[in-house]
Amino acid sequence: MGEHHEHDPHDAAPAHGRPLRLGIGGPVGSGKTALTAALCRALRGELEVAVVTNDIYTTEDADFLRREAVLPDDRITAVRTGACPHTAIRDDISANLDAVEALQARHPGLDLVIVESGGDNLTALFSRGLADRQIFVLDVAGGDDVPRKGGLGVAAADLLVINKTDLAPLVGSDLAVMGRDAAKVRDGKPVAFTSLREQPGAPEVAGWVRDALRTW
Ligand SMILES: Nc1nc2c(ncn2[C@@H]2O[C@H](COP(=O)(O)OP(=O)(O)OP(=O)(O)O)[C@@H](O)[C@H]2O)c(=O)[nH]1
Ligand SMILES: [Mg+2]
Repeated sequence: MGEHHEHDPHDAAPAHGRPLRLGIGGPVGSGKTALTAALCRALRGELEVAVVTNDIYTTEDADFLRREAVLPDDRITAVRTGACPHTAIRDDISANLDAVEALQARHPGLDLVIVESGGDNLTALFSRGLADRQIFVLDVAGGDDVPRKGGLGVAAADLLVINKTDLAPLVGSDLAVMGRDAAKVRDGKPVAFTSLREQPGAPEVAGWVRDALRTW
């Protein structure tokens, strides 16, 4: 765990009169885009939602969300991060802040902007200057020892999501072990188990986001 990952280079942004910014981070392929799609579908009827995606070289994730029509096209923006996705959510957050502000200018009544990080390692955390709340997504196929290995994402995210529970029997991952190891490093912060394959609406996570907005 590099030291510069622990120091947040930006102050939390003033909250007044703007949408909640929710960061979704986690390793490559864990289900960040699938969770983003689920939250858009679950919340778009009751909230004004927009999305910023981060990809290294492409606009793949934004293209997927547009194809799935989870939101109107002009509520989805892609940021290309180059080689270092964690830099764009942590150190130099300007491209993401510009994307959020452009969405706010286009849609003045926004309640929630979801920022999906590019897939990264276990230490990648959003700066509080970009994300007011953040979810870290792991999947069971990455191995049930991942929560034990710790890392800032697992330990410090406001919500830890352990996704693809449908695959647990196939890959031999023990969900109880994952939950117990995560609880040890999370100091009482919540953990949600999801299968976006079996429950594409992610009701538990959507409920957590509603609560986050109520206390915002
Ligand atoms: N079996 C199963 N597959 C899932 C689940 N959630 C997502 N997937 C699949 O896992 C693959 C990766 O999901 P994405 O949502 O693209 O993952 P991501 O974290 O956004 O990936 P990157 O942005 O490339 O880092 C896709 O093929 C999804 O359909 C789940 O709960 N169960
Ligand atoms: Mg993605």
